[in-house]
Amino acid sequence: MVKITGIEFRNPTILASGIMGTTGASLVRMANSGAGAVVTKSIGPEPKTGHPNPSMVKLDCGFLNAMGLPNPSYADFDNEIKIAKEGADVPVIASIFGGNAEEFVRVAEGLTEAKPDAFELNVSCPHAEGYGATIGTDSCMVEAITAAVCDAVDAPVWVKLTPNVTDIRSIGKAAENGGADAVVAINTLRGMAIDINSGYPILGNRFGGLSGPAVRPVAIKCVYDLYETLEIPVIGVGGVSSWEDAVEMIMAGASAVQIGSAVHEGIEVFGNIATGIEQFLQDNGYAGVEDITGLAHEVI
Ligand code: RRO
Repeated sequence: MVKITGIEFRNPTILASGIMGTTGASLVRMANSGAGAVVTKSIGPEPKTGHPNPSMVKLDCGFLNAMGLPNPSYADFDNEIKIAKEGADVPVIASIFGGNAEEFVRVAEGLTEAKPDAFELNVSCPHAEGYGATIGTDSCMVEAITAAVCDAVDAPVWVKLTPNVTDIRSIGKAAENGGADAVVAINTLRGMAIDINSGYPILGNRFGGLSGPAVRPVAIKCVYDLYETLEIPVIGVGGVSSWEDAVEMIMAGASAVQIGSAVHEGIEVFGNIATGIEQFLQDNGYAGVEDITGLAHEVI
């Protein structure tokens, strides 16, 4: 059991936003497969079709995606959250996005009646013009958006950060100053793949966000830096596919670990990682995840 931002989780594994999070039924399925909590696909102020196909490509080191925030808008998504809340016995977190503070607040307020256990503010999609990383690289906007949503809702507010910055600590600090209850790091890392036969970038959007094993060391460093800088909890995400990866992320400073790309290998990943962490804690005489959170910062 772990408690983060006032919410209890039966284990420290969380389904990351973007994977299997577009319907209430798929969120319930992830909960039933062992996830300690689930996060929805990011939901915005208006229906959005997303970028042209191909929108995802599997590489030898992970996945490159440019889905382009496809979603039906908050007005058509509250029922999916209700279905997830009714069917899943774990916390359900609503990932939301907008182009400015007013839009973020409109989406958050529009979903409040569905009672998500927390909101995750997506200020970090790497390839969405007017949304995402254009906001998430600007400390002032991150602070203003976070403060506006915190004022508007009672539920805890998490802020998901982009690695596509020179120093993630200043953006994390802006989220904290805005009143965030936690930060989540990292969203995907900007990248491109080119088809050498046609000579064109493979993705319809030309570039996208890299996830999977390739980004894990980037995520570890970001979590490490944020843990050192912030008072609020850090939730780690980026390339975790085994319990050993999760323990490493926790030792860097994560209070819980989100899992995204590895879900494509099989949904039993949550249970396997949760069991592995538990066994590691027991074998080494630790009482809980908090005993090893940030352990890598201790001076020997
Ligand atoms: O929808 C997407 O293309 C997307 C989003 Br919202 C995000 O936050 N991160 C990402 O890699 N893709």
